[in-house]
Amino acid sequence: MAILDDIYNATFKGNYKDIDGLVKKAVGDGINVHDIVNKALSAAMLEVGDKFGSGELYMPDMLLSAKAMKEAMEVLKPLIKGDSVLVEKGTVVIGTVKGDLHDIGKNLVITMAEGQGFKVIDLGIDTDYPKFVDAIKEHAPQIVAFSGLLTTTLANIPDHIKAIKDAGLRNKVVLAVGGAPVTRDFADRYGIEIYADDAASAAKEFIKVVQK
Ligand code: B12
Repeated sequence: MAILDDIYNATFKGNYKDIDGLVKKAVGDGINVHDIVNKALSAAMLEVGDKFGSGELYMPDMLLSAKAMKEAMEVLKPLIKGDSVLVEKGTVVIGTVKGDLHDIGKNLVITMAEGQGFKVIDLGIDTDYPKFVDAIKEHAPQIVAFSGLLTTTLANIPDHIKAIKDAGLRNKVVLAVGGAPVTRDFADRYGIEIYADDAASAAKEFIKVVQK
């Protein structure tokens, strides 16, 4: 679809000034919001990452594409919130792991979880271990979710879990993890119950927890 291609290209090229108009046009044309996110925005970010990895794009390019994606999500967020049926309320505490500043994926997970009726406590980026522990004590969530995009800082996951265990809170929460380099195997290695490779699937997994 031409408009999805235009959104893909604007995101890939970091044309953040064009993105608002393009996304509004796509919505006006009746294009499915999830197609805009998955087929255009997320797909473009994947290509940006690949090209960054192979040295064809640089840090400023990634930043511009990230800005374009954020602008697009400002338009889409209210629509995503409105389009799902509220199943049952639960609470999710989520943060990007210590040392990691990526938050686009985490914010998408938040949007989708809120869309499913969850209260989400967002601890932000570069989240130190005690912040998760304090948030569990304060908010009594059913689910604690880690987002991680860097292989190096995902190595902090065992310490995150240890802090929760040491506080005697591990059996009170279901853990979730995700982010581009994360796999089901990675989650299994650390006894993390939920893994999902996109935000919509993450929200579906959260629903299963509160329905049990
Ligand atoms: C945008 C971006 C940036 C932006 C971040 C802006 C921001 N506000 O987030 C900036 C420019 C700041 C940045 C910086 C860096 N980045 Co960067 N970045 C990216 C890029 C291009 C896209 C990430 C993204 O937003 N994707 C789109 C979202 C929607 O996808 P996602 O995050 O994967 O999330 C989805 C799923 O994974 C899942 N999900 C996410 N979180 C969770 C949580 C749970 C619980 C669940 C269930 C699911 C889930 O749902 C999401 C939605 O579908 C990736 C490339 C890539 N392929 O990922 C590189 C990438 C992640 N970055 C990389 C690197 C190396 C860096 C830097 C170290 C670069 C440098 N030399 O300084 C710094 C690190 C800074 C730091 N300390 O964190 C590498 C990481 C390599 C690795 N495996 O370790 C990548 C893969 C690029 C590459 N190919 O080399 N980056």
